Amino acid sequence: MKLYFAPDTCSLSPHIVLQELGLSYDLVRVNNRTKRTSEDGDFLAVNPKGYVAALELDTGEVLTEGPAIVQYLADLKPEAGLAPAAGAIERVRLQEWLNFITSEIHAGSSPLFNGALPEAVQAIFRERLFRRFDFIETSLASQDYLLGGRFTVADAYLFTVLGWMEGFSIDLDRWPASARYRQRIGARASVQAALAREAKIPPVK
Ligand SMILES: N[C@@H](CCC(=O)N[C@@H](CS)C(=O)NCC(=O)O)C(=O)O
Repeated sequence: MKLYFAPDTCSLSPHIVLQELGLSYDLVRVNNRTKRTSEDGDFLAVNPKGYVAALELDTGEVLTEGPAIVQYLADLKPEAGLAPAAGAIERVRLQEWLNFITSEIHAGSSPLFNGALPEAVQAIFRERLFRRFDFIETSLASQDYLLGGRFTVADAYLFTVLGWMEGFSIDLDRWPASARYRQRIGARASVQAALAREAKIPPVK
């Protein structure tokens, strides 16, 4: 398997999952501006949508969309418990969280990356995001992980997107359970290993 990633982006989520599962994989860095890869290839030929993450399987098939990739990976090793079994109500709860993270937090924070937006418009998006954080905070006040007592792929994803908030000068300490959650997950060996592997691949022109 080959994971196409860019540092500090959502591709960290499937990368953490690969590490959690102890699967072997190659890592290919993508320059999100030029769309060139560390293998001197054209990323658009891998994923015509032009964005990470993309997971190339040994069959040559390419999977995209973070929530789909992490579920595919979790199902390769169900015994690791990173996703409840398909068909169980808990699996739907997992998908509920993945969809919430992708549409409300990941996509919801995208406007904050856009420096061309006037401050007043950014403020509208920030307030909307804060309401979503209030909801997450309520959930995490009584449990360590999104689905309860056990780390799942949804936690890899939420950890990843919460990591962008510092860059937007959003202080997570306003949501103490969420801040503690991010620290807890950041200390996992899988996260440390994924970040260390990414750091070893030099930037691509
Ligand atoms: N819907 C996609 C969105 C992926 C996405 O937003 N990727 C960003 C990094 S977090 C990216 O590579 N953007 C570069 C671009 O769109 O050109 C998913 O959930 O996987």
